[in-house]
Amino acid sequence: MSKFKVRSNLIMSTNPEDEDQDFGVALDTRPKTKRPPLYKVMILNDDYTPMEFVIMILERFFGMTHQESFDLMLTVHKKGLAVVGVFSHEIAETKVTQVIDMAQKHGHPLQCTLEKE
Ligand code: TYC
Repeated sequence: MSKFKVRSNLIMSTNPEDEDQDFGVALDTRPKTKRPPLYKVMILNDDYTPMEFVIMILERFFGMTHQESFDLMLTVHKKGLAVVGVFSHEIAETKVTQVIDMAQKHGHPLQCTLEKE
């Protein structure tokens, strides 16, 4: 590559006589990377899980303030479900497992699922 330099997305000759002559070899410099798909984590309402427990879950595993957790819990209570956050597949799966494990440990039927965005 000693006679050539890459400028923008073309290989250009460095010889001044070649100026304006299009010897350039087109190079596609766009990176062929795809963003990983994202997943919504949702919690579902039920008739038995205590409201305070849901609030604690949202604070602990989703980094919400007490007020944010309270508001979202109430949305789920009224509407049936809500998106708690959007994550990579691995993180989303971990969140779902953490929520369900904690609910089971305390004998609550709280359900949490993930869905591709
Ligand atoms: N509906 C529950 C109750 O009245 C509270 C609740 C809210 C449960 C949100 C689950 O995801 C939930 N105790």
